[in-house]
Amino acid sequence: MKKALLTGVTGQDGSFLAEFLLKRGYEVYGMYRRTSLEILDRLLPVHKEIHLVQGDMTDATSIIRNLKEIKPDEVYNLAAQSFVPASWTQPVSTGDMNALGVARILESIRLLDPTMRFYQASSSEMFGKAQEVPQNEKTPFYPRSPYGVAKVYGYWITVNYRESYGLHASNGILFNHESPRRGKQFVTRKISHAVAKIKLGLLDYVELGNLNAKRDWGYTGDLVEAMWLMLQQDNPDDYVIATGKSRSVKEFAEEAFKVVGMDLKWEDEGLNEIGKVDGRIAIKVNKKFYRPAEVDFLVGDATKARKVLGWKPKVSFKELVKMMVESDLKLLTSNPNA
Ligand code: NAP
Ligand code: G4F
Repeated sequence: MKKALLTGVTGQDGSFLAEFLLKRGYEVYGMYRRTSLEILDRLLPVHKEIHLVQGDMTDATSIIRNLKEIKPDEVYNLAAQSFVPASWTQPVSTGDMNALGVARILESIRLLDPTMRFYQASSSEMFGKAQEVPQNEKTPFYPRSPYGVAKVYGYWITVNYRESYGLHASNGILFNHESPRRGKQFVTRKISHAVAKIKLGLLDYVELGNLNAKRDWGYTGDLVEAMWLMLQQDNPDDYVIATGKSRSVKEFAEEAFKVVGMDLKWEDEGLNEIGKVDGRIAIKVNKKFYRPAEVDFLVGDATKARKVLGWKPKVSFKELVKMMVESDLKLLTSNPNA
């Protein structure tokens, strides 16, 4: 039976990947950091089937101990401070976790057992102020946040350990991926949750930032398969994983209101726009959600992943939005405070 160690197992991607690997017969070990609360919500369906071990990306000893004791065949590094705005308020700790954390794992693998295969959760945020459209594996990076800068280090240290020491280390350059388990701070879930609340009469309106930012939004359940496929190849490599279609925050909101049978209309209010449903304000812009430097437009070209890994996305944008809004409706109907 193959053993996999996942960092960031309590996160959105960690929970999906854990389920995916269990279905393929893996013995799954999930590393989580100690918090004052037990936050294993996302793992509820499978937490009894996986081995939970404590560790922190900033603590090399915990990484070494886990690798030494578990002896995994595959290591998936999903742990990160993943919320881009928080990287401006905590630039140094973001670098410690998202950049140096990757070096800590790679160096531990090299010293303990260089045959362990390694996956690094790289990000389309590295393309930032995108230098070409669409973005592929050869597109130069131009990160626009401390988060993006740290991810560029994580990417290159992974490439460097592959080239320096022959490690089976691969980068998945994943574009935004969403699901009902997405954190509520991220814009898609913030919208699906707000739309469900507005429909149920629990909220009047939601405040958002830049409505014109465009992202290549895929379904997390589809994207975790690509992570696994990368580690099944004879040769390690780097892959863009994306749907190839980009939508604005506005379009996401329009689609989300459609799911609950509401028609969202935009009106100009001086510099700001407002979104109205049946003549009532449902979306306001608040500049506090704007970023010091924005990533305006991302769209990925996953041709290499399609050709080499045989990977392609299955869930469409419409299906994704529907899944998220319906899940939040169900959640809030059973618990209006959720
Ligand atoms: P997420 O839901 O925020 O999960 C992040 C995970 O990292 C959580 O389990 C978190 O633990 C853990 N973590 C944070 N700091 C840690 C530390 N110091 N030590 C150990 N664990 C720590 O993010 P996600 O959406 O699943 O993303 C997974 C990975 O993919 C991240 O590296 C992210 O940067 C990257 N990525 C995500 C996307 C996307 O669209 N989702 C796209 C490209 C790349 P707590 O629960 O304790 O906070
Ligand atoms: O949902 P977001 O916060 O995701 P963002 O910044 O694209 O980052 C996510 O995807 C990356 C992959 O490209 C990951 F690496 C990263 O870990 C994370 O998972 O924001 C998306 C867009 C931004 O342009 C933002 O300015 O939505 C815009 N936006 C508009 N109003 C908002 C809001 N974002 C948030 N979070 N909240 C708003 O109210």
